[in-house]
Amino acid sequence: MTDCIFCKIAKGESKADVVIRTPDAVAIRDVNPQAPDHVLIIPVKHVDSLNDWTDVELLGALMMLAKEVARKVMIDHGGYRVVLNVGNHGGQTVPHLHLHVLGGRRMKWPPG
Ligand code: DGP
Repeated sequence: MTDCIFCKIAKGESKADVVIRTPDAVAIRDVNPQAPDHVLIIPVKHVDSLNDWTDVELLGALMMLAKEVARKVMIDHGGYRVVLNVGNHGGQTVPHLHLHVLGGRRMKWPPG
C-alpha cells in the first residue's frame, strides 16, 4: 500500500531504528516506547490485521523473529511480552499487522 507508513519502513523507504531485518520482515524500535525495550515486528507483506491474515508459515516466522529480537536486545532471560493488537477494541492504531515485543521491566496483568 502506497500510503502505509509500515509498508514504507518495511521496504526501507522510510527511516527507522532497525534491530533486525530479514527478507520477509523488519524489527524496529517503536517511536513511542511503552517499555525500556519496545520493538515492532513488521512484515513486508501488507495485511491490515490478523483478521485478514492467512499465511500460517509467515506468522510463525514473525513469532520466531520476536524471539530473536528478545535475544538481541537482551531481554530473553528476564522475560518479555509479545503483543498483537487487532482492530479498534484491540488498540490497533496502524492498519498493517505487526507484533510488539516489550521488555526491560516487569509487565502487569491484566493488560489495560
Ligand atoms: P498499534 O497501536 O498496535 O497499531 O501499534 C502501533 C505502534 O507503532 C505504536 O506503538 C506507535 C508505533 N509507530 C507508529 N508510527 C511509527 C513510525 O513511524 N515509526 C515507528 N518506529 N513506530 C511507529
